[in-house]
Amino acid sequence: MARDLTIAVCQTSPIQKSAQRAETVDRLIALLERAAAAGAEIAVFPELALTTFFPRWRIDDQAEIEAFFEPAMPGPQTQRLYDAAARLRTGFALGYAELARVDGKTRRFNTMDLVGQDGKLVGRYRKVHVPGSSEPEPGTTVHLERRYFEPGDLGFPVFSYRGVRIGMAICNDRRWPETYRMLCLNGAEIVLIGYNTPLLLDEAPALAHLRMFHNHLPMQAGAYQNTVWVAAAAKAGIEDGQALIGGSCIIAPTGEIAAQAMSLDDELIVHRADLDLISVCRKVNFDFAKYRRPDQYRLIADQV
Ligand code: CDV
Repeated sequence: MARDLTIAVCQTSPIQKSAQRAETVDRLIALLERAAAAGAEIAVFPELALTTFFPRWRIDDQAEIEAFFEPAMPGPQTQRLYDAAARLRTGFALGYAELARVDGKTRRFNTMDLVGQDGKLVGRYRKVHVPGSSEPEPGTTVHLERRYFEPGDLGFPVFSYRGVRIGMAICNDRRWPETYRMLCLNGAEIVLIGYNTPLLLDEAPALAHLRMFHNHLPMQAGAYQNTVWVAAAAKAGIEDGQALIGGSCIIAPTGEIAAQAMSLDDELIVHRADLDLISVCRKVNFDFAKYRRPDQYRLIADQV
């Protein structure tokens, strides 16, 4: 029997610092309702989808920092989104700033949760490749993720969602081959990604014209080389003075872009992902069991 999953990518336009959480959650619910009406069985939202991309600032006031974080998911402000998932029978992956309390210690992660068609948590991913610095660095665009988040400690888990194996990745993770390879080795059929990517980087003005190419290139390569579907949701447009690229997309295991957002607005793209295409592509080039040679993938001591 043919296997498929209809995926909606929910790109959002900016979520300004001045936006109230309730207002933002309303926007996400509206997108989820549109996704369900379009026949989607799962939706993916951007990285840090509940707030502005606050690591663009050095913030010292602890209360101001805490206000960007979620101490519980769902919480009083986000419960409505989970209820909407259950009502619509459409789950979602949502990026947010996680405040975790572990053994009496406070820990902060850049996190994405996978929520099921019953509105309950299916699984959690914490961003592994945390970019930027902890202090502003002269000559570079301020990007202080390493001030606010520690690197994820959950590896690259894969979860069963309606019988389909789904993994997640967050923004900078999408540029790293290890992300897709680990998710693929863990059995992923679909990788859901959220991102906030500035259009311009002070440290590399000469590469400005390549921003969208360098957005799609690793995701297309990751999908192709690991025979997975990739669905990636951007935050797009001018957010608190910083331009973010859009380019949200759904990529097939062939490496082809099956659907792509055309605006910098709240925009939905939907595609029915044919999961049988995975085994077709695997047979052509990437039958791991047959051709992969982990015994040869080693560092050679006198060459390093
Ligand atoms: N939020 C991100 O992870 N942004 C990174 C860069 C721009 C620091 C990215 O890869 O888009």
